[in-house]
Amino acid sequence: MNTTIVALSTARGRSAIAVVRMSGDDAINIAKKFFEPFPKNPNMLKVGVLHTERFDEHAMCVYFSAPHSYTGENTVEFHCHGGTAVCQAVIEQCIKNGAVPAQNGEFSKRAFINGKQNLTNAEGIIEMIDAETASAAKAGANLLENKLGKKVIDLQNVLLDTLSACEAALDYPEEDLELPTVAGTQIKLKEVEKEIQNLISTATLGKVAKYGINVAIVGAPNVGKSSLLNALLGTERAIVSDIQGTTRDTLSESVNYKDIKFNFIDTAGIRESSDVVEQEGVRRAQKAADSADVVLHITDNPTDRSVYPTVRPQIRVFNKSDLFVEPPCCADSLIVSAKSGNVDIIKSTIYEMFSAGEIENSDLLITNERHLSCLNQAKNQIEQAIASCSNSTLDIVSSAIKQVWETLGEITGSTAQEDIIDRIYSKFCLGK
Ligand SMILES: Nc1nc2c(ncn2[C@@H]2O[C@H](COP(=O)(O)OP(=O)(O)O)[C@@H](O)[C@H]2O)c(=O)[nH]1
Ligand SMILES: [Mg+2]
Repeated sequence: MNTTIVALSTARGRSAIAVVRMSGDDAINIAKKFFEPFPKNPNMLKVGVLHTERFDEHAMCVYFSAPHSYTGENTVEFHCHGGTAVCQAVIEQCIKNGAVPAQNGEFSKRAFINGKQNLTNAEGIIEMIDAETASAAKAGANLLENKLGKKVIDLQNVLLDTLSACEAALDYPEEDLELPTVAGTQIKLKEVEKEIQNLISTATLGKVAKYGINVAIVGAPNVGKSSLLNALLGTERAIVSDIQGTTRDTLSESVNYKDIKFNFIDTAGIRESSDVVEQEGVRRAQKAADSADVVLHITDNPTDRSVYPTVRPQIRVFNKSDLFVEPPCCADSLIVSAKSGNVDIIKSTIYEMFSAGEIENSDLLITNERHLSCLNQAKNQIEQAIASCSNSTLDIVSSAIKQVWETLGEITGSTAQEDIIDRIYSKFCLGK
């Protein structure tokens, strides 16, 4: 018999309702000891009394019989009054009758062990919980719906077909089996390679969907960087003044635009300074620029053609257009006025630049670093397998294909190692 675990599944703190969940072989027996009348049938919420040590709680109870539950085990949920003391008393009652407190992610890990979900499903749940925009939630939902999992299994099956043809020829040479041709095997492998490459190429957009776009706002002092930040956010977040060196540290704030998260980073004005604090601010500004997805190089001089020294993509933005007598010099730049507040052109330009509009129509995006690293590894391995078809013996080809198959399996967890599985589930919150 396995242990029965218990945890609060809803958020901690004051609320109308909270859900305490138990899972394990003994969950139903334990619940029957202090909840009455216990529901006669599974999957039905039943109102009743939950006897705790110090008071009776009017609650609802539902049970799910193994394997028809989230974890695949017997599961009981108590829907009780929210709040710290009630929940604590319910959990204590479960523990007193034989349950043990769950670890982070233990319910979901049990679901994985019982074949109820694969690793990409689990990672989808984490992405859903963490999502701050609908784009990020959709990426998580796709994982949860097993879109990536299915794709990976399809690719693995193609590899398995090729592999079994090679293995049969190796294992039963006396059977006079038709040997797989080099060209035939290569064609199949190239198909898989192309599919892997297609998945890899969605990762750039996937990153935008999941994390948004990091935009560093840089330039000389007093050109209006902080004013632009405020205009972009629509709030007076940063201090604005005509005193040079007002912004001394970097300041980050996010805003959603058409379902994409824009993370703007306001920075200290770049200039020579003897002030050590300001020098550090300038150093941080440079660092923010060099790690941003795109840099907004702000200037208020209409003849300024300078380029900001960074390897990251940059957009020149002429600010204070309300003061310009002549239009600024460079056609490829943006012209705005933080004072007028009309700065949406900055957001729409960046949105276009990152093709963020495609996110809505895309069916499957790679949003997870672990998946990307498995896919990159699988791509290297399949390239080697393709090469080995023309210059190696069948047993080498066969073992090269097997490697690719295993690497792809790590994505869903079918061939993943215990420590990777543990790491993924430990990211869950308690009670999930
Ligand atoms: N006329 C005008 N003044 C602006 C505009 N944007 C900023 N300023 C002024 O320029 C000065 C410096 O602005 P600030 O945002 O602190 O610049 P930063 O040092 O680059 O962050 C302040 O007095 C702002 O009011 C603008 O679009 N038009
Ligand atoms: Mg500033």
